[in-house]
Amino acid sequence: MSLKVLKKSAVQNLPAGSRALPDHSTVPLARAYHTSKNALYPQFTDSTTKKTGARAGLHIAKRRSPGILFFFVNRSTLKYTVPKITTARTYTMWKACHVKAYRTVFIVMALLLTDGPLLSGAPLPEQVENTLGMQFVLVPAGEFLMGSDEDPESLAKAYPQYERRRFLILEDEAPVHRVRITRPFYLGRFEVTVGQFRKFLALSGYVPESVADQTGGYGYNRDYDSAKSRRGDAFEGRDPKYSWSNPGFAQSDDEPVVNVTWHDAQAMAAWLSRTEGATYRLPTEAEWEYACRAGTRTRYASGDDPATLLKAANVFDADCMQNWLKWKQFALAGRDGFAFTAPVGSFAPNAWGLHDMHGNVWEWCADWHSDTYYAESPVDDPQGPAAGTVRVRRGGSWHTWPFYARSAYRNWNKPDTRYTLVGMRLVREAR
Ligand SMILES: [Ca+2]
Ligand SMILES: [Ca+2]
Repeated sequence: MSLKVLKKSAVQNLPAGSRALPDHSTVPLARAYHTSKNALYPQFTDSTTKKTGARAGLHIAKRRSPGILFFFVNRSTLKYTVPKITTARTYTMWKACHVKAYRTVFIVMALLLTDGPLLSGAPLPEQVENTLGMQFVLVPAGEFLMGSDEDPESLAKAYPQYERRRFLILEDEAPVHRVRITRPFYLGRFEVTVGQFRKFLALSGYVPESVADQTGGYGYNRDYDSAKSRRGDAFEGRDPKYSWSNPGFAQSDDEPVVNVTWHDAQAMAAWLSRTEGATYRLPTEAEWEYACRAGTRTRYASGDDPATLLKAANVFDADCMQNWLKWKQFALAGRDGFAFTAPVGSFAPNAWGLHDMHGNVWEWCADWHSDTYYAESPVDDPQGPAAGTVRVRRGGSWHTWPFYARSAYRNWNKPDTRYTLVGMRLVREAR
């Protein structure tokens, strides 16, 4: 088998129907241009199959290559090298002034015709950063046990200060079931920050739901008395004075954005997908728990003991408790240093390098919530119920008691909910 590189030929030798190309060669090899389609692509003759054209070249390359094709492109020459067992050989495929245009066509062809060796053969980078400065960590495909079926007695021992009734209403965490995440994906190393959300708004012109519907969000107000509010909320709202940019407490640009709705998250993901040509979305609930656990089966990625959260998560601790003394008994013993949101990444990451999966802000997931979904969940890549009224949020927040920041704990809200405790973290699909 040999690979002949056929240089571009004199135009006058092209057969009828061929697309004329600028002539920069003196070597007449008209037969390489036997169809107008092939005339667009680098030309090869495969002596084994007697085929010509880009497909032939790639067939040869596939046979020769142990895995990966490397493409080297410059202004005047498009080459590829095949890392070969013997010596690396470089073939000049094309010398033309139109290389720039053909380069794109050729690479697309290469991906299509070789079953994507560039994609499947090359290892994915461990982390990527996008145009808004959001960092993403590669989460591997794999299996895990989702949910919790811990009995109330066991929970009562671990959380003695809680009323027993709280341990009897966790049926949506069961049954524990096997889930397979079949494809690797990138997940935000951190929650989406105020600064990133501000940039998104400026570049896209998107108006957040709390502003567009003029009903505002929720916020912390030292003088607010939840007992006097109609709904008994812990925070004041809805009120137009509160929004993503004002949750009633000061936030720096590197703190997680709150008061964003599920629809806001969809809009940000859609805009990123459009502008970057990658697919962004919210994680499914299964992806979220898989990534949160990072291989663990304990109550938290940091261990079974709530005390392990002190170094791993910003939750309702002794600092936060000062503003809600009526819930003093539920506070995490010790001080984590933050009474409100913390700059993302202030706490230790889990085993897969993800920060703040527990605490800081609740994170919207893609799925509808259903109490009974785990009993009927498919094993592979569960997407949640087909319909519903409320969307899942996960992980707990800076205001969440440790019990509700467990890996398995599920919570939910209507998709237009905006709240001082709810933010997001995005997925960028790997392939
Ligand atoms: Ca805290
Ligand atoms: Ca979080």
